[in-house]
Amino acid sequence: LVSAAAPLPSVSKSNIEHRWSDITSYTTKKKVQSWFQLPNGNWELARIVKTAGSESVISLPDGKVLNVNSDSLIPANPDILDGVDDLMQLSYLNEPSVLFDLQYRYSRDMIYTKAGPVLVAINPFKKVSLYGNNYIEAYKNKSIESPHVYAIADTAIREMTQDEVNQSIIISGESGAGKTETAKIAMQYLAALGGGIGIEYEILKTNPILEAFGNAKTLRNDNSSRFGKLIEIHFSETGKISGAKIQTFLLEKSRVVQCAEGERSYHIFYQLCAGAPRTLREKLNLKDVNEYKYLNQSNCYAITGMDDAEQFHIVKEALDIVHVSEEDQESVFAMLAAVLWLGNISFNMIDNENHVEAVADESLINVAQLIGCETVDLNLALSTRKMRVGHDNIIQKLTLSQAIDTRDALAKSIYACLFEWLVEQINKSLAVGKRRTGRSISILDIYGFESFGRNSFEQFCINYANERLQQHFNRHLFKLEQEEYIQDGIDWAKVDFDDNQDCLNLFEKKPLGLLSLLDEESTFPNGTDITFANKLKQHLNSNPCFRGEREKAFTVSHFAGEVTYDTTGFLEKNRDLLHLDSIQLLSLCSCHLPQIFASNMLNQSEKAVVGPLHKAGGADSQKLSVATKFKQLRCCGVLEVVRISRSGFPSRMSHQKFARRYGFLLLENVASQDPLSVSVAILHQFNILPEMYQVGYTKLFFRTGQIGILEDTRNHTLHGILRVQSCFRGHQA
Ligand code: AOV
Ligand code: MG
Repeated sequence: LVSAAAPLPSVSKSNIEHRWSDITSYTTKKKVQSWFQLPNGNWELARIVKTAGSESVISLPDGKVLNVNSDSLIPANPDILDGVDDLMQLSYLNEPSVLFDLQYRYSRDMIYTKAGPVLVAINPFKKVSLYGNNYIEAYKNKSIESPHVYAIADTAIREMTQDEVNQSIIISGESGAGKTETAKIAMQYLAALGGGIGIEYEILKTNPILEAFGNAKTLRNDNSSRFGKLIEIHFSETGKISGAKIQTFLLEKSRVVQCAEGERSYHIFYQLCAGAPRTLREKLNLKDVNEYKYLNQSNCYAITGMDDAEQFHIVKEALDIVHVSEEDQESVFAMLAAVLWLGNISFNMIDNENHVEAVADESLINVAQLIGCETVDLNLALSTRKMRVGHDNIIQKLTLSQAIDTRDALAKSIYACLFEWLVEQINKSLAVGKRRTGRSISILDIYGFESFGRNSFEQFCINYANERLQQHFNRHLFKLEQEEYIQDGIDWAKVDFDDNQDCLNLFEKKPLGLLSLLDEESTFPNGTDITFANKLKQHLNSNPCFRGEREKAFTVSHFAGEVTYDTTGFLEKNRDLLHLDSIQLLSLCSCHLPQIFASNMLNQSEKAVVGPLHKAGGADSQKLSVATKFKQLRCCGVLEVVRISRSGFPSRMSHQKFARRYGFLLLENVASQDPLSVSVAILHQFNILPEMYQVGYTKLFFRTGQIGILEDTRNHTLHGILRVQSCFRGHQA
């Protein structure tokens, strides 16, 4: 499990540092004992001057002295634990301590930290020298042990081989946190096993292709994945990579025809326009990006630091490597150009009932030519609909808005089919031989939590997917915890655990959950976004994770924060209908890709009438106040991990170590000197409440903070002894 965290996605480094320094203004812990949270959300390390009853007097690093309620003070860890590489080693597991540790490490370019079985990766937003062959070698021969994605990948290989069990590396985190980069780093390690030539090289080259066609600039991330990806890497019995299989989920189609101000459509469009050589440009009648409506509507063409023309060549080279023929590549580019030209098709009113036909300009002509059909047929498909009434076929003329929807639906379908087709070609090239005897390691990289000023169907799906993934994360972690408790014979029923099930129920309950209600409303002929929003308010208002908002909006409390969704377009996007006329048009085209697309669509439409939601599946706060930065952390699960641990018995020590470390504190002799008896005597002497610990076969398990209390006593006593000794020496002198 890898959890990626972004201090602040898509802002410059200097800003990030600034943000981090906001969170824990004081990174030096002098004589500080406790964390104190200021009204602005910042945590400060405070020195406790005096405690009387429930009140404490604290002094802050700026010299201010405050009278505070003692309950508001959160214990800080001893200095010796500063920057530990596993959060589980902290005596006190609390938000400021976790954050302090991560920040301590981050400021030293140690972006990886363990949280028990999870690796936390914090996006450095700069080149850090932690990667490459030397590091790979070092992790392979175990000469480095600090937490790293390489170490995770190495463990996966080892456990796969030793235990003969397939492994998965699951990467979660909000948008821009660094999931896709982390996935690539893991792949790099696995691929290096085979020397990085042959099939390993091909596997790595799938990344530029899938990113070109499936990633886009959003307001959160210049290279945001707009699809989910599971790559299964297969190994032969001798431990060599034998092939791979990629599965993709729910590409965000709507981006092809519409995207928000400041965002871009899929990278490949800009790459093609910038990088296509002259002959190809002429063949496809390519123009500059700003001439295409689908691309110029968002007023954003370039990405700082990204050279679209250069990237085009990288993608072409990668297509060569995964064996997509030159001819097929040209067809792919023709489909992309067709999509762009479709967006430029406009319509003329032909009667006073708002009926339209397409304007016979270069856009219409180019699309027809690029997909291989007659302009008349294309025009008919875009401006009419064939209907069967009784035994008769009638032709219905479309209104302007219907024609535009039809045109956009066609563009979206061509693009989505193209994406699927490419994945299929890649899979053919990476195919694992028939004798699939070995084992596999899978890497899951999905789109992260999103919350914008305006959130629509796309965010709804993406955030639901993340909610599901988070549940998997929680349950898996909890299971790992339980296994350790069971192994040591302790009573795990005392470990309470709650997760995001309530929110998932809000989505999934039948018949009265968000998804069912959406699907139901999508099938009603008279259903609209407003009737949908009203139905939600009517049925779900009592659900604590749901709140109806004004007009067409509603709010969901995701585990990572609240997100308000605007239902405009929900039904249309969920229906995701492409009319038979358009499919027929494609099937009659002379180019081979449209034909393939048509037959795939026909197959699919037999299976499903209603939209894609059931494949899909959270969110963070747009307001980046300091307090909500924790939610940033929360939404990538770091604090969940901590919380789960806290709900159990996170600190553990063997009987021997415990007896050795605290045995000298015993005031009375223990009859039997075995470690277990000594340990139990210590527990009794310090009145540690029975619910705060469990005695296992080999270890003692403690609730959070218990070891800290014992440590404090031990330190006090030791200091006392030292003082006495030095006094004694002083007297002697
Ligand atoms: P995501 O996959 O989590 O977002 P990315 O992996 O695309 O996020 O990371 C966003 C950007 O952060 C990258 O383009 C890099 O510039 C930078 N980055 C991430 N990890 C590293 C690293 N280890 N070293 C250097 N730079 C890094 V999304 O796909 O939006 O949910 O849908
Ligand atoms: Mg990504």
